[in-house]
Amino acid sequence: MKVRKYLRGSGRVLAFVFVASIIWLLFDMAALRISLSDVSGQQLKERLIREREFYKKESMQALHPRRSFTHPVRRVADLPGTQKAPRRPKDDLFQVYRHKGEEQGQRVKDEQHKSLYLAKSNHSKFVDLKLGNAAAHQNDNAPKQNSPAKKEAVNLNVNAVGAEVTQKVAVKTLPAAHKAVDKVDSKPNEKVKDVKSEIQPKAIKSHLAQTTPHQLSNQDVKEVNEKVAQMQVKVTDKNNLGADKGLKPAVNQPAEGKSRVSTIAVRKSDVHKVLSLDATNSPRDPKAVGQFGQAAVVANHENSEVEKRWNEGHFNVYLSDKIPVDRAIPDTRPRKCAQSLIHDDLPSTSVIFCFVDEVWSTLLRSVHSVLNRSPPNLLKEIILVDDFSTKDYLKKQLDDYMSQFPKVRIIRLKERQGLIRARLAGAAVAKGEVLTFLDSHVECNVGWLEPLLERVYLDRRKVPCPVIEVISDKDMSYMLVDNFQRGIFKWPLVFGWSPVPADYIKKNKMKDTDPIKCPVMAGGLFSIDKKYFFELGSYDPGLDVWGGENMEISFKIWMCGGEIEIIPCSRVGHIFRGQNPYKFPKDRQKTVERNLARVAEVWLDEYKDLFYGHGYTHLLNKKVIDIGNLTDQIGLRKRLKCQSFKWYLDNVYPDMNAPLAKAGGLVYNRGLRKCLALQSDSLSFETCDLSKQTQHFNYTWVRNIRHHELCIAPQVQSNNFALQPCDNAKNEQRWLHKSSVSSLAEHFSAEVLRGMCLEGKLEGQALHLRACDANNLFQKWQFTHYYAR
Ligand code: UD2
Ligand code: MN
Repeated sequence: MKVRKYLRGSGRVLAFVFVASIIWLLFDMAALRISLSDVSGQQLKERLIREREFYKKESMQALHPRRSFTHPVRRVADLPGTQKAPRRPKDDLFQVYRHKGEEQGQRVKDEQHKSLYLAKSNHSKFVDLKLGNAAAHQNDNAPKQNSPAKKEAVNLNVNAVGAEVTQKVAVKTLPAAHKAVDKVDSKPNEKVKDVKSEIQPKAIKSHLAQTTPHQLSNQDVKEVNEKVAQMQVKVTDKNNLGADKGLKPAVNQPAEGKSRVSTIAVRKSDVHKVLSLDATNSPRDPKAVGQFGQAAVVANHENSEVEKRWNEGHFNVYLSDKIPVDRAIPDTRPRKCAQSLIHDDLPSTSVIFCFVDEVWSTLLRSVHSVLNRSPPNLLKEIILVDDFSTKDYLKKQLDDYMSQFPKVRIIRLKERQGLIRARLAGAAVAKGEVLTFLDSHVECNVGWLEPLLERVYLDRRKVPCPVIEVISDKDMSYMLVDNFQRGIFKWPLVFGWSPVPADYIKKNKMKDTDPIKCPVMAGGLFSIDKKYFFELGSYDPGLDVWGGENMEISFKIWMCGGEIEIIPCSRVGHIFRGQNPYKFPKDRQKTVERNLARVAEVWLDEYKDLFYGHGYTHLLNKKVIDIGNLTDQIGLRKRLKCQSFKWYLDNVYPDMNAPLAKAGGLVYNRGLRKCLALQSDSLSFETCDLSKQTQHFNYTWVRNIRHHELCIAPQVQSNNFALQPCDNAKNEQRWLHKSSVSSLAEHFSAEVLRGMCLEGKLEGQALHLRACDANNLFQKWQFTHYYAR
């Protein structure tokens, strides 16, 4: 009994506990529901905001396409002994350029950066040929790291000499030189002139005859000897040549059956270690502003001056003018580059700078960096093409200044042609075998030229570009860029940088010195075999002033049998400016988009819709814009039997996502729960069936709802629709779907009739036009596939 009673009692307790826990559970669930709906509400809100931002950004980008030069740069760590520039508040460079941390394969840690300029390796001695009275580097006041310095570049301090003097260095480091230098070692007090006369190759003898003798100290000669001995590499075993991949990379043979200009010259020659020349016009002052590529100081009271002069070049012109025109910059090459082997008989090059109203000091620094850091036997000439500049100092003053350098020629255009035709003018008179184009505000780094020419030598269809490093527009410091970067484009043909995919690097066991295949080049800096350049039809001369020519030449090179490469062992700094500092004869935006439209029409085939669809549909209306005659360009492409753009995407830029339509497949109406079908030239609704071709439509890049050749267009008067032959240029055939207004994301809203949407109905005509209603399911449509947002 007791037990029963107990059970009855505990049963009541149990029942109470049970009921209480149910109530508790219900409360809990309610609370959970509230928090869940809160979360999802929040998430939804966030998504909406994100979407709105995305579309806003997208439409802004489409309207104002900019060449994105966001370059992953890192500042070379400050060298002791040089002053640090105070940053003005707005001057945070790391905001200007994407700044990344250490990446795979990075060679230099910050600590090591310190020694990049002066101490690249422990065993190699700094070779500083103090010629004439120059003794700057032995100066007690010189920065500490200068004295026991170990630097690979041969640093010549030569008073008032340009190209010619550099040749002495070239001679010393040429393969045939080592014997002669041995001799010098045994008679340390011999004059350089004597050394030269024994070791100069015939080709450059005449130049050397003009140079004046200079004294070398015993120690100097010993150091030179050591240095030269290190640099001499006489490859006797030719088989070794191919063994080192970095030395002679495999040359891609043209694909079978392709008609290509013959390219690969079979050459046999000796090799030498790349020449890391770095001559100076006068002894280098380690305390000079901006020396060693350091950020330069501007005192507070000078700020107004900086502002005043900024617009002359859209960078810190005031500061630039204070920096020596032959300053040293850090040798930012990957470590192994200094050991690269270069063939002795490389082709010579004409370096072409075209410019319009370039700042004096940057133009000079560009020219000096070429004169001082290029082997003279390879530098045929420097051609300065003045694109009808308006500044006085670029006339007689420039003529006078350059007259001291026999290799520099100046060509003046009689009217403004733009950089494309200006480069062509330079190319037309160039005497070198290879053309090397550079912007007129650059600094070529040590050893920049030979690695470029080596690639052309190996295969004249290779178009090598140096790594473009960044000279800060604010403080003029020289910044190195991350490794494994290549030039790419995004729609609408916007240039940008992107890292080589990590799996590609891994799969191909890429070293940081290996050439990097590059879908498009930045445009400004590259070498190309002169004959090959003309065989390719050079640039489209119909391109105006600035912009798009880098796309044109890139597509042309790849599609017509060539290759574009970035050469990590060749590095050139460039001042990236926020704005073009010169005037455009016509509207800038119109000029650039017209150029791009020409490129799209000639090279993109069916993919040109992707270009137009990203903010350029207005260019399709020939009444709005005249892109000029394209007959010659199209003819050229046929004549050269170039590949299709699809081939380019598949083979050169496979990671580019380029679907030919934005969406496709069945078009499902959410209200009717049926699919749109086209039969005997009219539209109806049917039960969805993927196997029926009549139900297949595309939503194209120019925003047409398309079934083969027919497109849907709104009919204003009848609030109806019409089926018309598709015409990319017709705005009335464009419908917004999944675009900016997210409340109407699933709708088809007519682009020319604001606020009107396509609505599905069963009776009569399948569709009619109605005021857009965000909640109306009959106005909501879904394609089977969405290929892009
Ligand atoms: C980039 C390229 C540039 C060119 C350009 C246009 C790099 C580092 N720079 O923009 O070489 O391909 O894209 O697509 O890759 N110039 C003239 N006449 C003109 C306009 C410019 O001679 O009417 C000169 C100008 O002085 C400069 C060069 O052309 O030396 C390139 O112009 P930029 O520096 O304004 O071009 P950038 O570097 O913004
Ligand atoms: Mn430039």
